[in-house]
Amino acid sequence: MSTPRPVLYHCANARSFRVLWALEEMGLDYELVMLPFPPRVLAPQFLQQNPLGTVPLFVDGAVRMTESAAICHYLAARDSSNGWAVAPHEGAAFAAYLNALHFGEATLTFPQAVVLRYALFEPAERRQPQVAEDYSRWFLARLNAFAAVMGSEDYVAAGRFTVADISVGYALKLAQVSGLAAEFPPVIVDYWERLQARAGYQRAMAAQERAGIAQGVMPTEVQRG
Ligand SMILES: N[C@@H](CCC(=O)N[C@@H](CS)C(=O)NCC(=O)O)C(=O)O
Repeated sequence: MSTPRPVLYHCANARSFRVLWALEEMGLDYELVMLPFPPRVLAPQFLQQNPLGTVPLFVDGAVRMTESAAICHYLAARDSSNGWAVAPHEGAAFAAYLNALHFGEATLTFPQAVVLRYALFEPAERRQPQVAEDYSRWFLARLNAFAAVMGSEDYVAAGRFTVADISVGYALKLAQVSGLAAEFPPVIVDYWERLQARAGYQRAMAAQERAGIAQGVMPTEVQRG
């Protein structure tokens, strides 16, 4: 009997893109279920699968996970021979890997979610330009500090591409939607170009496009960036 494929519930260009990108980089087999954004409102039946109403939801047999960076690490760490994760025995590189894996979501993505909400998603009367401005500055200050630490390195840890680059890379992708990409420092401009040139990134972009058309779930103007 064949093992069922893992299922990724995804909205175009949302945080679930991290998982899609990881699956494509690793050449794993999976089923992609596209949802309109926000699923909580536009696909309320999804709440039965994930009461949080958020994407990603990743289902792999008995495994159910909802945090994008954790799912990427789960996929990467299962096969230590492939180098997608950094192992504890790699010393300081392991620490840099874990730091960047979490920095990508907690420090670089969260403030942009606030900017998007209070500058774009909320109806005009609930928008908060000062909040959007403050969190834009917050994001850029932390990104600049990160660029200084990264210096001339090609990747965020261990001198190779890992899922920590996917975590940070997604935050850079989101900055194209939040408008903050225009203020990237040069180190980050180069790094983001390096990541987008990867065949795995391009396959993930093509996969969401294909699945969106096949399932009749098209991204909104904001989601397209
Ligand atoms: N920390 C979670 C955040 C998940 C999350 O908030 N996803 C957003 C899409 S980017 C979502 O589903 N929002 C819909 C909602 O909040 O209703 C992760 O990294 O996966």
